[in-house]
Amino acid sequence: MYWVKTSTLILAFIPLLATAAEVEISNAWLKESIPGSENGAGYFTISNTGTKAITVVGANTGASRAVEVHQHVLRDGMMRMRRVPELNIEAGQTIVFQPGGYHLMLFGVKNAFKPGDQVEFELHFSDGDSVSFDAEVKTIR
Ligand SMILES: [Cu+2]
Repeated sequence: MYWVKTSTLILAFIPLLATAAEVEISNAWLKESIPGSENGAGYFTISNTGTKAITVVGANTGASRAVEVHQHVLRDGMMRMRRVPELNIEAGQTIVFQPGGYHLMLFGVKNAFKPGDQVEFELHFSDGDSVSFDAEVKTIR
């Protein structure tokens, strides 16, 4: 399922921006909340269908206080997360955000995510453009 059509509709009301029309986001989902945790994680597949490289510089959602692009890295034998301030996506490249790899890290989740909930995100690019998509909460059991 592709969300690019939704974003195109939203963007139709503001000046046409090149990047968003050349980005496809699919299979967007979130982990259901772990009781007692105010953090969350979101995943999706992003494809740059254009002819120029693009750079993701941030994200936001109304469902949490803050969102950061994170990556898991193995350091000293331990899996750690680190913030990725700029994620470059070459023309034609697809990057899969998934558990153990790239993810959207949510801090200060306002209402616990339950399976079936829909959460809207916005991804921001270095050229000032952004694209919106919905992610569905999935059970982690
Ligand atoms: Cu993280």
